[in-house]
Amino acid sequence: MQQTLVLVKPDGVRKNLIGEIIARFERRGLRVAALKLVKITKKQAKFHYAEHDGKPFFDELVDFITSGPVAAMIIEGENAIKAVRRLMGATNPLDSVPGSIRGDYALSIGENIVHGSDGEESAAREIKNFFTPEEIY
Ligand code: DAT
Ligand code: MG
Repeated sequence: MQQTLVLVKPDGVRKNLIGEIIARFERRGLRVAALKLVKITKKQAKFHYAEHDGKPFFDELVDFITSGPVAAMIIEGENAIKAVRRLMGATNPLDSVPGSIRGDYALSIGENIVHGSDGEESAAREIKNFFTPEEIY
């Protein structure tokens, strides 16, 4: 069993896509283990995206992810990290296949609807940044 952190980013929340996105995970057989709507602080955003600190798009990324509430969730299941990444589609929506979340709902890399952890180490760090153990079921 693996757990991964998923965010429906502010653009996905603004487009009323929370339910649609959760439905895709649930239909696949993955389980929601924690769920809440939160407005991320700048500090939390910088920690979440620490691997991108120093890149030219870092400030824009932090501004965007803090621009409105996100739907934060832990998705759990067999190989959940990779399964979620495949359901999300490629980082640049222009390369995301139709049928994937980004391939169906996004056009720009800066506003690509959804986040999913990219490995076990990042999943553990990202989950701790959003949820206390008591919030996980
Ligand atoms: P992913 O979200 O698929 O894990 P990532 O971790 O490489 O992709 O980057 C995090 C986010 O940063 C990504 O969802 C959108 C933004 N981003 C990545 N590369 C970018 C670029 N070249 N220009 C603008 N934004 C970018
Ligand atoms: Mg990433």
